[in-house]
Amino acid sequence: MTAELGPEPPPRGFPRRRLPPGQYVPRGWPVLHYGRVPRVDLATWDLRIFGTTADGGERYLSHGEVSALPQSEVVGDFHCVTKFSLLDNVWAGVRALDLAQVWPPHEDVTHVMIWAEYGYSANLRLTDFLADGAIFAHSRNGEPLTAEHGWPLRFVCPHLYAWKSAKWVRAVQYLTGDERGFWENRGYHNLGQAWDEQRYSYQERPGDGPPL
Ligand SMILES: Nc1nc2c(c(=O)[nH]1)N[C@H]1C(S)=C(S)[C@@H](COP(=O)(O)O)O[C@H]1N2
Ligand SMILES: [Mo]
Repeated sequence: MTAELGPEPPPRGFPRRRLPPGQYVPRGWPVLHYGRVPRVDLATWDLRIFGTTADGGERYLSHGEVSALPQSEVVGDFHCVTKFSLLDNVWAGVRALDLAQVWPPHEDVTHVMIWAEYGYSANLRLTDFLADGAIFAHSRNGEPLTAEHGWPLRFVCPHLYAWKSAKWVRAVQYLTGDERGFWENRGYHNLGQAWDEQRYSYQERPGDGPPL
């Protein structure tokens, strides 16, 4: 007897989904933010590292000091919760991991708040902050960021929805517990993992974030 063989199944995990659920690739690079584009003077600009640092101190790094930190390029996607995605962006700047090596958190730190101009903020777990693709970027695809895309420095964390990729970053706060940032307090998911489609706070399960 000859066994009837069905069609060959695709290899496991292939074809790989290129986009997280619900996302599409637009033309160009949309500009999206709350409020106005800040006017930045590099002479007075600084990046503050504060909160529960390893040595208990806080630092204000000048633009020159940030530029002198180890520079890297990382390739990462970018997923806005309004559903556009940009694939394979080459971001250049200082990886969060490298910043945390030079200006380390205390060992009790579990979360990080990124602060931007005008008080915008986004929280993330320390593990997300230290993930491979997380970077404080000054350029994308070989071009310096324009003012509306976050010049002189924006944070990017590719696997989380892009509201956590704060433009116009001014501070990094090390936290020993979770606190919600700007959008996490206004209806978006505390974790915001794009591949799990964690868009809205009503989807949060116990443990995903502090009580609303
Ligand atoms: N400071 C600041 N950063 C921000 C925002 C904002 O309102 N303020 N919006 C976020 C959101 S929702 C998205 S989708 C991206 C958009 O980045 P882009 O304008 O460079 O595409 O910036 C993020 N970073
Ligand atoms: Mo967004």
